[in-house]
Amino acid sequence: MSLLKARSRIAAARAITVLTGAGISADSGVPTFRGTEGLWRSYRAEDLATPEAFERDPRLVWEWYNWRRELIATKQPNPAHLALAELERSRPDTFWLITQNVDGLHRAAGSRRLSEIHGNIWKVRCTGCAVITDNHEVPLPLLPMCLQCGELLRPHIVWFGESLREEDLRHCDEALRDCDLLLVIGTSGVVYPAAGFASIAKEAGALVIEINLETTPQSDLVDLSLQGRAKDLVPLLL
Ligand code: BJW
Ligand code: ZN
Repeated sequence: MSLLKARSRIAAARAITVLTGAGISADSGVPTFRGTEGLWRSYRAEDLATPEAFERDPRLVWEWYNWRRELIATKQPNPAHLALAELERSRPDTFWLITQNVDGLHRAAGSRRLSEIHGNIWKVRCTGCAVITDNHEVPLPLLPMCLQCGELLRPHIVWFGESLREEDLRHCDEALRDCDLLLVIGTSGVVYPAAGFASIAKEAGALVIEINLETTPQSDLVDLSLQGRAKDLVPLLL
């Protein structure tokens, strides 16, 4: 399928769902996880992004999140984030965005109909009373404690081995089964359950288009795999 054909299929689609990963924010200067310059090159995921790591050494985990908050605070949405927000505005009732990113850049770009399935780095959650609050302090004084109950706060992020929120999963499942077009942008497609989303939409009959710098484990199953930068290809497609 050509880019031109893809554009006309997008324009004609009844319902569009989009799945994004770290690659879309790479063009804003936010580091990805995997690949030569990814975070997991310098940091071990199991030391930082698991509930066990936080239990063992909450200060180390919070220091890593403070560093990332500081970095992300200086970043802006790029043309790919903005094009998706624009697409939502043009068809609010038939659009859903699923992002694995925790950086908040889709919201900053104006997206509102979205599920942040791995959480948000600008929210904290109490390990005692589970209350979730917005928090934009940079750096956050360590260790942060809950004002309601005095227990330790943690990042409101889904770590390895933790379940995604039931409500998000339900919403994603609906959006994947109901869409006739799925765009998969800038994700390596190895982290579940999101890695299974393209095949759910495909099996339900949707046209699936992938945009990535490289091929992924999903490239063979999608209808069109476009290689290039999200910030160039997404505005071009939409
Ligand atoms: C560009 C670009 C440009 C670059 N333009 N493209 C089934 C099988 C095997 C294992 C499991 C399974 N089901 C569940 C699991 C366990 C685990 C898992 O999937 N492990 C695999 C790694 C094997 N999953 C979980 O634990 C999940 N929980 C769960 O399933 O609960 C049920 C359960 C409970 C108990 C036991 C088992 C199951 C939770 C996963 C949470 C993931 N959280 C993280 C880290 C949070 C830390 C933080 O951010 O602070 O979320 S992991 C990390 O990876 C982060 C991301 O959201 C996620 C996905 O990464 P993403 O976005 O794809 O980024 P990259 O870096 O991998 O890829 C970037 C891509 O962009 C690349 O392809 C580039 O080419 C491309 N790119 N520049 C376009 N300019
Ligand atoms: Zn509390």
